[in-house]
Amino acid sequence: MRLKQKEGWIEVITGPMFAGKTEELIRRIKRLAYAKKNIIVFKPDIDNRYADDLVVSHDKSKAKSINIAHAKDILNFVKPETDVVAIDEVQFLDDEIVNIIDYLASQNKRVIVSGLDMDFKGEPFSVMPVLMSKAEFVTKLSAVCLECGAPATRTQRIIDGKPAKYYDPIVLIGADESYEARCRHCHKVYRKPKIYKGSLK
Ligand code: TTP
Ligand code: MG
Repeated sequence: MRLKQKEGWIEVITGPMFAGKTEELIRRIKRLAYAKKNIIVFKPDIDNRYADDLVVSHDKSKAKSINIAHAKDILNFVKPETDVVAIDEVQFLDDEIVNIIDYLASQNKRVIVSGLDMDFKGEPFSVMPVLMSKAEFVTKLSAVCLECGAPATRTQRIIDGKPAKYYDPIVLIGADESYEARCRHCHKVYRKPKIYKGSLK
């Protein structure tokens, strides 16, 4: 019997800011480019921190990308011969991205996305929990807590030198002028509603 493996699945790269998600996405893209795969890279046009048509990581590695305003724009660019669809900062796309990614994977595309699992409040970020459930492969990266040096799983937003407030808007594009990587214990949010009070006996 001849094994005929079908390509077509979802890979999610996630974690807080400063974890190297974009770097990991670019690493996977480059590796597939060496294998002569036909690759197309997207990013939401909300994030204009770096060049317009490039995905750029902190270590300055780059991949050419297409800016999109809506998830469905992806379908205007993906062709039958496309092997790999990569998306950076996927948490900023609208909810339709879930169906589109599912559809692409069913059409034998390898879909690799990276995005923040949690917002500055430590709450799940838009479609990320759904994508993480549907993905065949999830890589959760950590950063380094700027307060204590432990593995950082959260992103601290700092406004005027203080932790941001729970009801502040979720979207605020930025880098180390407004954000820090923190562990669970050093992560702070002003006025976060308490679910449990007291201490363990
Ligand atoms: P990321 O690419 O996740 O940040 P990064 O480049 O530091 O991480 P990595 O090295 O892992 O790729 O970009 C996050 C963007 O999201 C950034 O512009 C800030 C923004 N953001 C919000 O809008 N709201 C939030 O609650 C948080 C935590 C970030
Ligand atoms: Mg990034």
